[in-house]
Amino acid sequence: MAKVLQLTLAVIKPDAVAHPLMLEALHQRILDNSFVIVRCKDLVWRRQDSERFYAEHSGRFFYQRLVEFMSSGPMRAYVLAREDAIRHWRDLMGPTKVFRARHTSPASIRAQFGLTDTRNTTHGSDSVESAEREIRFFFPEFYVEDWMKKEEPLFR
Ligand code: RTP
Ligand code: MG
Repeated sequence: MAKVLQLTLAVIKPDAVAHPLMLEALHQRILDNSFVIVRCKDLVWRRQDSERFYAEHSGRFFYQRLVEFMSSGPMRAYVLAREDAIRHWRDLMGPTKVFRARHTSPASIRAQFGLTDTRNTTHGSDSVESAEREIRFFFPEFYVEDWMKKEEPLFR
């Protein structure tokens, strides 16, 4: 089957950025897994950015602590490219819940570095549609279509 180049949005959350060794280890994990770093930036969210990004979870019991945490300090966002990028990054992260991650995927990022189900070190887009939305959210100046037109033929 032909390879399909895909982009995903990956975020190193405030708990992991706060720990310099963890940040370095996660950055290295990205490089070790054949991702190309297309864009990367450090940023801090206002509370309303956090609320907007996680609007789909408003009403869930963990919403308040999630938006609070995600606007509590610096994070690092990446646009990552590789074949099947969305699935590969989510596989590397492991399950959302740290306890389950430790149980079922002990080598995953969340199993190794996650503290709680909220402070779980990383985020990754879960579909092509959410990757598009989330890349636009974090990198409004980045034009996916232009980038694909230029880079995709080199990848084949
Ligand atoms: P993400 O969107 O961050 O990649 O994580 P996910 O798809 O694996 O999980 P999702 O269900 O979309 O939840 C989004 C984020 O909400 C926080 N969360 N906290 N029980 C809890 O305290 C709880 N459950 C979910 C996590 O930070 C999760 O990443
Ligand atoms: Mg999600």
